[in-house]
Amino acid sequence: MKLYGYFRSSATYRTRIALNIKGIAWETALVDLRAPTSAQHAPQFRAVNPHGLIPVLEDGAHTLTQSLAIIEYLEETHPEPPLLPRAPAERAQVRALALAVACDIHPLNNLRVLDYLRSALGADDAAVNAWYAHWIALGFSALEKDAGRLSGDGRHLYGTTVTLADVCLVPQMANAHRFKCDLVPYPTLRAICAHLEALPAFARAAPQAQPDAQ
Ligand SMILES: N[C@@H](CCC(=O)N[C@@H](CS)C(=O)NCC(=O)O)C(=O)O
Repeated sequence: MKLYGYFRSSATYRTRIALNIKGIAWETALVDLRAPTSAQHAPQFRAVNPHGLIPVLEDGAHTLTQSLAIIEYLEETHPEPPLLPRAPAERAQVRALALAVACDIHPLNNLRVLDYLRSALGADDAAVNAWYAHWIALGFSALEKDAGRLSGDGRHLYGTTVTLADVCLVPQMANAHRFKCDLVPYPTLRAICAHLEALPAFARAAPQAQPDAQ
C-alpha cells in the first residue's frame, strides 16, 4: 500500500497507527505541507486528491481518501485486531468519540483554516494560537468527561482495548502539545495518551519517528 502523507499531519498519523495495529506494510509518498513547498496544492497531487488533503491511501487499483473512511476500509479488509467493538451501540459510541475529534476539533484547527485566519482575516500569531487553544479546550473538556464515563481502565478512551477513538485522540493530543495548549485540565486524556503512545504501533506512527521528520 502507498500512503500519501506528511509526518506532522494528524490525519495521516491516525492512518499510520491503524496500519501498524493491523500489521500492514506501506510505503510513504511524501506530501510536504510546509510553505513554500505546499505540495497539497500541486497539480500532481490534486490529480490524486482534488480536495488537496492528506492522507490518501493507494491499495492496488483503489485510491482512498478521508482518514476515517480509510481506517474503516482497513478494519473491513483486515479485521484483526478489531478497532471497533462488536455490539452496535458500542460501535456507535466509539465512532462518536472518533468523530468528536475528526469532525468537531480537527477541521477547525487545520492548516488551511489557520492560513485563512492569517491571510484573509489578518489574524496575528497570538490570535491564531488563541483560536487553536479555544477549539482544543472546548473539545477536550467534553472528551475528558466522556473518558470518565466510557474508559474502562483510564488507559483507553473507550473500554479496555485500543479502538478507533484512541487512534484519533493521540494525534490530536500531539498537535495540542505542539501548539502549547494548556492540557492540565485533562488528566484522564493525558494518562490515556501516555499509555497509548508507548505502544509499538503508536510509537512507530509518531511524527518524530517518520523519515521526513525534521
Ligand atoms: N477529514 C480529513 C482531513 C484531512 C486533512 O485535513 N488533512 C490535513 C493534514 S492533517 C491537510 O491535508 N491539510 C492541508 C491543508 O490544510 O492545506 C481526513 O480525516 O482525512
